[in-house]
Amino acid sequence: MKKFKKLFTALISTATTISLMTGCAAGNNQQASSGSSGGKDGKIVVGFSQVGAESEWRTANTKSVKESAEKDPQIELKFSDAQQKQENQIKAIRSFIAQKVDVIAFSPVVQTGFDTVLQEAKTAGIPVILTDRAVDADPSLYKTMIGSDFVEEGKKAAQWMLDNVKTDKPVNIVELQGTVGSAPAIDRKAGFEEIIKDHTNYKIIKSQTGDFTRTKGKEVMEAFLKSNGKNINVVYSHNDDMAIGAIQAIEEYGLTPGKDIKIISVDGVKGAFEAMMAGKLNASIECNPLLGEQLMQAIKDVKAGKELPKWIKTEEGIFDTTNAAKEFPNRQY
Ligand code: GYE
Repeated sequence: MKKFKKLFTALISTATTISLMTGCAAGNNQQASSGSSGGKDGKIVVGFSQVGAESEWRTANTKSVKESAEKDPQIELKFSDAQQKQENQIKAIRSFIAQKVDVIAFSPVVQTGFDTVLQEAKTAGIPVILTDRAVDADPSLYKTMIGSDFVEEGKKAAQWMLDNVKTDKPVNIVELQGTVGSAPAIDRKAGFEEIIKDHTNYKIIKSQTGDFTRTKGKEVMEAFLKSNGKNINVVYSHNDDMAIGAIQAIEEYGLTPGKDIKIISVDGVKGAFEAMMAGKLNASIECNPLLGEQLMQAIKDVKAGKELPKWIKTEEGIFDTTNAAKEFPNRQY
């Protein structure tokens, strides 16, 4: 955080110097105070607060946002990494407000607790765009949310299981949840449970967070195996990275992932395709991280005063061991 503060102070003093210099050169320029800093060459300055670098999905998402901004001559991006902590994210948003950026975009680490800072942005006249994850707040506090339908993803995962792990016998499922309180963890759980509730032989016997990372996914799976060992039939993981961690834990325990224990996850990143082609992961429900271009468009639309739909939804598919090899060469993340 210290580092960030230093950088912030440096940015502010540079900005002040530049505006003082501009002030001198422009004399009594009436247009100088528009309420926003305005980018170099009249660019739209965007402050973007990213969740962190917890997964392959996130890395692809960050790359997409940065590359789309670099390609766009109208955009100047200020990027900040919250390291999966809401407090860092709130500080970053406040610093963007202090810097008078033109637009704030962020992917909320968790769903609640952003009301105050969103109100502060609104009071400062800075529009906010949500990417990837939703917040539980008054919708008038943001312009739009660009991202997936996580409930639908959870439903697709459960439906894949019902279609491919067909039996009347008891099916014991262990669930690796994403970050506690995050929209994808809440919704992927809800969607999955909604589909299995009428199929009483399918039961979630253990459910714990692995915070969307490989390391924690592996640790939690080790604990599940210790307590329930050979009684586990299915792993439902809220993302591919935790599933890959779980695969390692299952192998070390002496069972065969994909066969002794079926594994279903969400994201559809390259690592998941490799695991599916090796027969270790059974299915991955796609969640598209390539939101950069849509975000740049939404930023320009908001600045042009256009009304946007409250939710710009991402289209996505389902992959499993039957089509992974064919699809792999087309994958971009
Ligand atoms: O599924 C997971 C990441 O919010 C959709 O966050 C995103 C999720 C994604 O860490 O891998």
